[in-house]
Amino acid sequence: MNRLYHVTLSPFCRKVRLTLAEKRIEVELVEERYWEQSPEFLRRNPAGKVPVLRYNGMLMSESQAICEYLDETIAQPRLIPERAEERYEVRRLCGWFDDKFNAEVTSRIMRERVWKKVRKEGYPDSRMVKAGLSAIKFHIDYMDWLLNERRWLAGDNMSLADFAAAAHLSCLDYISDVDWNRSENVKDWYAKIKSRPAFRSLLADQLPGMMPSPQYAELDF
Ligand SMILES: N[C@@H](CCC(=O)N[C@@H](CS)C(=O)NCC(=O)O)C(=O)O
Repeated sequence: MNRLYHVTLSPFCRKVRLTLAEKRIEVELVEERYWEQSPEFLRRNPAGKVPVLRYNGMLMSESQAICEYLDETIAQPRLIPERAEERYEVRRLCGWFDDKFNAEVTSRIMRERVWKKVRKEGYPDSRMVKAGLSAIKFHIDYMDWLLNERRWLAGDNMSLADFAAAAHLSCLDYISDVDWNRSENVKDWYAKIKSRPAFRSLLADQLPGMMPSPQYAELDF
């Protein structure tokens, strides 16, 4: 059985889950408390990070490498297009969300509002939360600008860039930290991706002791 070691509200794990589901690959999900850095976990991934995917006898880490491998080996549906220029744009945007958006928004807000509570590491630092909530405005405006010209973030077809972005936004939406009224384009885009069957398992997620926000699983939000 394929197995994904993950944490529920990790954007990197969610990007891999969306890719697996879109490719119809079944996996057993195993919650990994990566911050405890158990010897078994470090044997699976010496980098000490999730996601780790056990797939066809391989142990795989690094979400982008995993998703690109799955896309190269399972043809349908294509998440990274054929033309080099289009591939470039998908990868640029995956980098945008997994590096820039993560550093400026996801990691700041999630650390303060979720991980400190889960790991009993004290109270949220409101300055960090504020900084994250301020930065997300610029990112939503940037997505709005992209979506003025495109049906999906990287072009006319859904791609891994959409999954990367949706993975981050869905973590924040779980704790109600996305202002969907800021951009109709972004709201419509999220409604479209959220209604895909691949999204279902994410919408059913519940973190013990932390219920999702009321609109989190609503397709009409
Ligand atoms: N570049 C990695 C980043 C993964 C990552 O940072 N995962 C976090 C959880 S969201 C983690 O495991 N952090 C542990 C650490 O940095 O030591 C990927 O795309 O898989």
